[in-house]
Amino acid sequence: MALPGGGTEEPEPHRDSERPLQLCNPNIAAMKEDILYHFSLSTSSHDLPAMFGDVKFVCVGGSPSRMSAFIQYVAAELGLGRPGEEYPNICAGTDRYAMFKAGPVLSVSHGMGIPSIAIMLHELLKLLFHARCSGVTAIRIGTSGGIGLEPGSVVITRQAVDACFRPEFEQLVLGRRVVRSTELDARLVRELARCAAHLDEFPTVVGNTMCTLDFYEGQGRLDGALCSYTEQDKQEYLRAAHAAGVRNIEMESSVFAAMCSACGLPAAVVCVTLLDRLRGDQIGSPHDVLAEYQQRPQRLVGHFIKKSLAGAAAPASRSRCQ
Ligand code: R2B
Ligand code: URA
Repeated sequence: MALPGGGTEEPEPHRDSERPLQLCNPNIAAMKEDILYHFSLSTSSHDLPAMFGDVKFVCVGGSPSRMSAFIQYVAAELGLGRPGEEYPNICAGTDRYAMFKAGPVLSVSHGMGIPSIAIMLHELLKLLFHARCSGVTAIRIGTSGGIGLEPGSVVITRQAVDACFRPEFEQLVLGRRVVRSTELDARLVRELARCAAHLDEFPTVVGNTMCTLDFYEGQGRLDGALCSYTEQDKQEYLRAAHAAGVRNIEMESSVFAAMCSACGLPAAVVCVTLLDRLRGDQIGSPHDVLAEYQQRPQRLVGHFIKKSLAGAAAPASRSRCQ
């Protein structure tokens, strides 16, 4: 769906700004100490409420350098800190993930693929719980392959779907298949879409995002080390995905949606497309072009956060981007 350029806006229902985060694990509250091993943080050696209690926006993305650049950008947008201030990596004791904080915004890297982001999310959700955070919004900002879109287009995910186009995330737990819903926050989708229309800096669409277990065969590429299908098979698959509403493909959205939704955290996914998969598989645009593309989700989400915080200070406002 292309974004509306204008028109009448529906007033948004009032957001419950103090919605508490709930873990789906009764064991955690009973633990004397919780070691967040992959963050190099723990409840006994760190004062998590003091460090993180004011967090309202958690933005996650694959690479540490992108998430460091994001915190610098958002801090400048929000007028936080001194000009050019450096934001240190809070997880300096490990090189698994990187975490940066500026005011109410936390920016965390998650690596590539479902297992990597899932481990990070378990510890991030526990961190927010231990820090007694409330009213938190989570947004994944990332890259993807587009289907039928101009490279550089940004996709705001309506539904995260699996490789069979189902809005589900399946995992083996104690050897049994557990299927969780990949529901995302419809209100956040509308608010981000409004912000994109308001910014009007790059093409943006709302569509489904297919989350795969692999970059090559899992996404129907013909240029991996293994390939047992033809260009025609690939085209048929991608066109079937498009007919099911899929506009981009990446590798983390389904578990991100499932875990945030299970813990009551409103979540959104905003990814830029680096290429049109109907036209090829290799990502061959020049480095500077790709670097600018990667800033697009950051600019949209930075704008959204700024408007949200301004809206929170002025409760009469109808929506965040008008
Ligand atoms: C997008 O880009 C990465 C693969 O290149 C992966 O983490 C993803 O979801
Ligand atoms: N990330 C992906 O997962 N796929 C692409 O095609 C590009 C980026």
